[in-house]
Amino acid sequence: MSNGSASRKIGFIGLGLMGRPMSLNLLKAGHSVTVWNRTASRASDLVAAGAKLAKTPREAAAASEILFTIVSDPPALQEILWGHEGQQDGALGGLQPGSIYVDSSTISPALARKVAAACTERNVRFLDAPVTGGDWGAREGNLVFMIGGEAETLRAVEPVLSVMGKKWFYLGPNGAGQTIKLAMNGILALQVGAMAEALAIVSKAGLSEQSLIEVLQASMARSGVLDVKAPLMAKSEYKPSFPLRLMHKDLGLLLDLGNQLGVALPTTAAAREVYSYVKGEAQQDLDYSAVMKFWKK
Ligand code: NA7
Repeated sequence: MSNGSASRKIGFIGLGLMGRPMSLNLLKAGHSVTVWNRTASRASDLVAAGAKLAKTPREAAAASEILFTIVSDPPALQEILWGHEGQQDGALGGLQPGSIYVDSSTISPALARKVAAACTERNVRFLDAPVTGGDWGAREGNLVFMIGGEAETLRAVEPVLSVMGKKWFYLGPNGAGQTIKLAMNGILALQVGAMAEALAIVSKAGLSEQSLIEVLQASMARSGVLDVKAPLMAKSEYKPSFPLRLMHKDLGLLLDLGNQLGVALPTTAAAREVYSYVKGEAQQDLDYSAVMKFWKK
């Protein structure tokens, strides 16, 4: 084992932009990994690298001491966990008593708590563990995990998390990881949306976008996300690292949470309108920095 920890039997469901490199890092670290993805062809490189391919989410769960999932949104997670009517293919039904289940999708805190309750009924320990770091962080094993659940469960999976990420925060009971993740993504969406507005006005005034970026990078408004995204936005390069459709989903989840908690989120609501417009117009999958297209049509 590259990190000195024992090889574990790990199930991994969801081989998208994030899940593929995450599960590859688990394999490279010497773990025994069983994968499942709705589109099975996306598992080929992992199978070539030594992963076993499960026929159903249930089979992947049944093969694991620790199950990870990372799928698009709440409906996708519900489908893989509870399965299809009459097919007994859902992952929950396969989880072994005593095992641990970690979900890294970004979903609602309420769904995370519902999953936690379903796991408790089966004597399974559950963590909500959404991540930040984009596909680059997933490839480099540099993700940051935001954890809700029992601190003891986190300690049990730390050696495995350390293969996919460099940092994790224990934030409170189930749902806490998702709550912090949604609040954090709201900030990212607003920062990038504000940058797009600023670039639009500078460009319309006939000034150089590059000058704005340089001043920004020397100012208090500087931020990691703007360092990465602003130059790409100025060049209209929107290859998905974190897709706009998923940021749009997260803004919706954040607004729902605001409603549930009775917290007005007017700035988030306005930003979501802009993201909605660009999502509606998009012909292909774009990074969320493509919010710039609202102005650069
Ligand atoms: P991607 O690249 O869009 O991947 C999404 C994954 O979710 C992919 O494996 C999909 O399978 C899977 N998916 C989507 N809908 C379903 C349903 N209905 N049933 C089963 N599987 C499904 O997203 P990312 O990897 O960038 O992000 C994943 C999560 O992390 C997301 O919550 C982000 O907000 C953060 P497919 O390959 O399309 O068959």
